[in-house]
Amino acid sequence: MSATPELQCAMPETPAPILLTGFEPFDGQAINPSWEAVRALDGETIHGRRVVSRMLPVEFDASLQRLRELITAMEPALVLCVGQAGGRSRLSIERVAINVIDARIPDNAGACPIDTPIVPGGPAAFFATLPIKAMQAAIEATGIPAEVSQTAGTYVCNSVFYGLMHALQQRPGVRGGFIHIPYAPEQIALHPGTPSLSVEAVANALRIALDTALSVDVDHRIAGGAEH
Ligand code: PCA
Repeated sequence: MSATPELQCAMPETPAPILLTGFEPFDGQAINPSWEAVRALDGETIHGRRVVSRMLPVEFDASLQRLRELITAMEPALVLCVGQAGGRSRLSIERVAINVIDARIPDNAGACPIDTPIVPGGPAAFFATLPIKAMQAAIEATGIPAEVSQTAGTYVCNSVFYGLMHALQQRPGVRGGFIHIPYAPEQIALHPGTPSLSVEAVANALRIALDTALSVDVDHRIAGGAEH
């Protein structure tokens, strides 16, 4: 007889976690507020699910590789990626990711692709599968400015967003999306007039965004469009 006691009963199942990503600094900045805000939530429980915060490189190839590895290893219930959009004044909940890279500046590995598909032969675009209007309303209700954005740009953030939604095609029921955030106040000290939002406010908004994404199945029907 073995001395090892046999397991009498199964362990209670742990709910699938939330994967929350931010980016490393880029474009000569000392910090990236997306990572500063995202990491504040690491290990918290939101709507019964544990938040796992991870940093992605600002590199076209490595960011997608890392994201795919994390999704495979963690099997999350929901994935929210967050990035800095310097110059924007509100939390921008992105509606759509497009299948193109057109880099104005090189990524952190020196790559600068122009008019290149993210997934050759892939669909032109994917929509976020999060309740973006409900998230905007819930965030704004706390006094933090938020908007629905119609473009995530053509740089690393859009590429990660597109790669995320492409990967989630294989995982029905797993929701995903992307939020761009303004500069943090310390980044614009020398540029008065440039909008900014504190890391603390962004972290609070992300808590609300995740809670809403996990609790609202059918998005609210409220206007969030733009004329241009
Ligand atoms: N913002 C960049 C890439 C990394 C980040 O935080 C973007 O908007 O593409």
